[in-house]
Amino acid sequence: MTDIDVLLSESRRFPPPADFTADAQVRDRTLHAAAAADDVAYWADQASTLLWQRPWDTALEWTPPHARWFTGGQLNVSENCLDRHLAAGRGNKAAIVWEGEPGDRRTLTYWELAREVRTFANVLLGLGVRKGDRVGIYLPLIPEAAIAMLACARIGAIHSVVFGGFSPESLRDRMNDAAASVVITADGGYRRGQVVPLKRNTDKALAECPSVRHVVVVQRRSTGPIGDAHVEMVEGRDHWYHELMRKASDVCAPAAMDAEDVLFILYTSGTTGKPKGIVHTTGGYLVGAASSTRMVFDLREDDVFWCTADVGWITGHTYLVYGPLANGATCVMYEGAPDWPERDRFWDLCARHGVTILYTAPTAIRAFMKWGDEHPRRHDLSRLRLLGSVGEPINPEAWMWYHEVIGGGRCPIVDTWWQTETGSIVLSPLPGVTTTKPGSATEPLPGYRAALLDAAAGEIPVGGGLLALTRPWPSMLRTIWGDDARYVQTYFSKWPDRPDLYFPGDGAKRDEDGYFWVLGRVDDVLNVAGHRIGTMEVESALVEHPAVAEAAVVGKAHEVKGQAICAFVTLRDGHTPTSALRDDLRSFVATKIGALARPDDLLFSADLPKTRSGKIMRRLLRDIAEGRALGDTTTLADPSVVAALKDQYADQEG
Ligand code: 7RM
Repeated sequence: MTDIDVLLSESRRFPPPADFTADAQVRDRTLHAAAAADDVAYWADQASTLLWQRPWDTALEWTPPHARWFTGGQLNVSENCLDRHLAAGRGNKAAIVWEGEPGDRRTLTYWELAREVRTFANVLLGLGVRKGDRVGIYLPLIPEAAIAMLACARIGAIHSVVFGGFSPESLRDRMNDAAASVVITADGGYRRGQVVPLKRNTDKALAECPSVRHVVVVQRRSTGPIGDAHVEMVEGRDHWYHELMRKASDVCAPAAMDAEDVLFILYTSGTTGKPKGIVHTTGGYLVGAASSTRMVFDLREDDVFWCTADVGWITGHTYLVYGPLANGATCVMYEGAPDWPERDRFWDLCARHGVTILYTAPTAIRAFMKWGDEHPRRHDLSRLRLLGSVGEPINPEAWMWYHEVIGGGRCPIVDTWWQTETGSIVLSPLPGVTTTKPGSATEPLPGYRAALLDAAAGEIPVGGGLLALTRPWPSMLRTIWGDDARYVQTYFSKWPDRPDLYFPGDGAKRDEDGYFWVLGRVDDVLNVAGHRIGTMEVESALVEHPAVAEAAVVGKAHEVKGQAICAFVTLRDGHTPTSALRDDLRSFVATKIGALARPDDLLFSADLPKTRSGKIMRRLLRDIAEGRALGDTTTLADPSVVAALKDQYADQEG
């Protein structure tokens, strides 16, 4: 990893538009400089923009690898996200503008959201939930998901949100790991016109969850009976949300929480082993979420902010719920799929709700490119002023398409690198300040310090290496739930002499301007004839070809070269897979990068195996390319994709 070859050269530059900078939250590098001089003082300044019930004594206690932020301070996250805005006259401002997949709509003002949260907090108290207890949330993307999260925060319960697309087994394992006492679910949710039977899944999971005493069930049937999601209610255990809400008081004071009290656990799968319960705390997390949302998305009072992530992921926690609400923003929330009922659903939503800031993922952007420009072109996207990307490296071609077709060439793009573990964005341009380069997450935000290191923790100023975060930050994970040794081992043991260095597991390169280009997980890097090649670089070259929608590249053991390159390619609509096209694509990569990057194998595929949050699972593609039995496929969005690919690959080889 110390010598990733820098193969692709990207020379396009996009300085922030002058009129954008003129009105931006951050207009120059003063904050970067202040934070570089004294990061702890900078974070204390950021923290003081929140409402504290008791001021902190010490901003940072750092005993590597354990950090405590704002100790002695007390605050409540729901009070910061709700009550504060009522006091500031935002009571009638829309907090959540929600649309269900079938087309049903609800808008909750700050006043209404606050009332629902207080009432549901009382419901939880009535079910015996106390400070520090764990509450599972297994819901579709409906307002009740945010209500439930904030209600937990109000009384100091720890929420563990499980993505509604996960199986009963995943729910079971997560509830058991955290010993949750209550689960909040729904009769069902909608996805591509189908009903997801969440309550039935919950019943299956709970057959093996002894700690769970109560289940609260939201009735998701605003457009008529929810398909075949008929639910059985277990007497004494299960309760309808609307019935409990009807009986509960809407008066509930926000609990005084210590800054270091746990706010939530969110499970994330590693490459091996059982999912890790990432632990985030109250004060530091909110400081990171609130400040990054304000700066990176340049939030203004009249913005309509749409983060397309589900609350089941960290992006949904930080940029759909806590960050925007802490800033008093209006958020759009959409339950369903981007191609339902048509492939223009996102653009229809943007136009109708007047979305000004859109935050989505490269996997979605590549799908939109594949579907063709006519879908966004049919809608008025002129209200958009800022675009964001998160989740994977964004290929320069996808970046350009996003910029031109969605952003009309006028909207800055913030490519934001971060993780479940970091809690909030770490590397990102500031849209009024940073000149962007397609494919680069640019530089650390003020208050963060990142470096590119070699195996001996030596800094690499220009070239390829391991990404490291060299200072603690408020929203960093504090531990792995129930397994602190794994926390130390996974994140702080890469450089044994430096227990203060956080290793995120990603490789990156750094250019002459000091910009970071995250290449992806280090286990995704190829070694072809002694050359370290980022899978991302070959993929980006392939995606530049007009016929290609998406590409995933993996290495396969090769006697001579060490590794041979295997590419899996999906085509844009209107292109057919032929052997001529295959040859053309292989030479195309050779011209773009160099002969050594020419894929040895190239397979056309209707789809690529992805996790449910849309990240390509290269590990499984490696299994296919090397003819191994498939590893664990339980985290895949659609396991049939990989089975079909395996057959196809075997046919081609044979
Ligand atoms: C927010 C989120 C984290 C991993 C991370 C990277 C990859 C995320 C970018 C990115 C390149 C980006 N949390 N990643 N954002 N790679 N550029 N802008 O995705 O915990 O689910 O994943 O995702 O590998 O380590 S996550």
